[in-house]
Amino acid sequence: MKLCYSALSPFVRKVRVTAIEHDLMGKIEIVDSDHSDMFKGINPANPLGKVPSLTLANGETLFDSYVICEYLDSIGSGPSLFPEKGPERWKVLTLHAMANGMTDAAYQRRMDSLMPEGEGSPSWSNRLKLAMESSLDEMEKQAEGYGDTVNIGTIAVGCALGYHDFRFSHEQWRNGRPKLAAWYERFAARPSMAQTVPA
Ligand SMILES: N[C@@H](CCC(=O)N[C@@H](CS)C(=O)NCC(=O)O)C(=O)O
Repeated sequence: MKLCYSALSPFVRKVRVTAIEHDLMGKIEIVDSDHSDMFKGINPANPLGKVPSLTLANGETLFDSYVICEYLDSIGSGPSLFPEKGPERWKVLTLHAMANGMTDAAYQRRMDSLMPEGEGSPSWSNRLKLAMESSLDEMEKQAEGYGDTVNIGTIAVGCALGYHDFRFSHEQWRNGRPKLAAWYERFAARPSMAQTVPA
């Protein structure tokens, strides 16, 4: 399998963490994305131009990170990261959606800040910041319930917080969110998280 990759992408990180948790990295070949022109997209294997994508042995390409993580979960060893059915499944998938949405808001804010002079939108950036802060507040309320559970929801939360630290450390999300901070400290020590820290 070929994973189109960018070392700093939080969405690629989530895929890598999933692959490591399932002992699949040995079966994945890393393909670099093309950053020569940011306005043309960085991954020709994906019509959306984004990473990650995963090209299978039969030539089919999967995207985006939601689909790739579920695919890896279906072929990997060890306990599933996606509850099969019932209320727990919807709870975990909704957590995944919130954390991935927070990461997407952070990524879009970062891209807005890189736009040529006069092309960014401070009002829309503030809307994205609000989405990030509201998600962090919701995570703080939930954090005790995360416990030591490893599933696609908690992995997505870990990657969202890691990206926040990487790009928005000056906003200090830990302030006023002690339960989430304590949970993240434990979760970030997992080998799958420690091996994929953006550098
Ligand atoms: N919803 C997608 C988001 C993927 C995404 O936004 N990837 C960024 C890198 S972090 C990207 O490829 N950006 C390049 C572009 O949009 O041109 C997922 O979950 O995989």
